[in-house]
Amino acid sequence: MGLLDRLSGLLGLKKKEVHVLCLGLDNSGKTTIINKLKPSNAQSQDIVPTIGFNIEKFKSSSLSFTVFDMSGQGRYRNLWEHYYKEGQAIIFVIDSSDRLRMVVAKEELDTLLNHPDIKHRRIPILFFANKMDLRDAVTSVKVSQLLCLENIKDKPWHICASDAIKGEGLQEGVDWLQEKTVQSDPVCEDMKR
Ligand SMILES: Nc1nc2c(ncn2[C@@H]2O[C@H](COP(=O)(O)OP(=O)(O)O)[C@@H](O)[C@H]2O)c(=O)[nH]1
Ligand SMILES: [Mg+2]
Repeated sequence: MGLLDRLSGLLGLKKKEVHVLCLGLDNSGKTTIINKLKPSNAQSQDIVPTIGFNIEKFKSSSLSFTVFDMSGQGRYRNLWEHYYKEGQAIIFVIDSSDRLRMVVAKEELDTLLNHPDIKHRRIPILFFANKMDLRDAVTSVKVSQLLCLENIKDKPWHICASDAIKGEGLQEGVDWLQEKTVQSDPVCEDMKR
């Protein structure tokens, strides 16, 4: 059973679809992570390249993923912000070896956390401190300090070190997200009774 099947199996307690937003700077490893989460009998994947703006969407049973790069296309921001409302869980990916752009990642994270469609919701956020295999990578503790994650008080969050190419660390992250998404969703609780 693939990681995604495990996640959707539990979330599948409810009939509705669960939307997961996978966000981060370009080149952080989002597409690689999402590909690892997909079962081997790959599903339909839409890559919609509109002028300078890429959004990937794919579905598996009760899970639906929306993936986009958060930087380098400021003028398209209002296009992807439109997806915030439907997100019920966030996966935020960081390239742990890219010290130079860590500050940009932090700015994008802060902007996300302050967005009206995110700010007042207890939406779970899973951080992948990705590319841990690289020599220049800083530890997940350091990533968490650089992004000031301890300041996030009103949402459940968790950070996992990952190597998306080998698939290391993804399982731990998905397990955590699965638990939190179920907990934070009253519809699921109803279905369990
Ligand atoms: N060494 C290493 N490279 C990675 C890892 N994850 C992704 N990459 C590479 O980083 C590049 C960008 O990955 P991609 O998934 O396209 O990033 P995206 O722009 O966030 O979707 C690709 O060349 C990947 O093979 C990782 O954990 N370790
Ligand atoms: Mg990508």
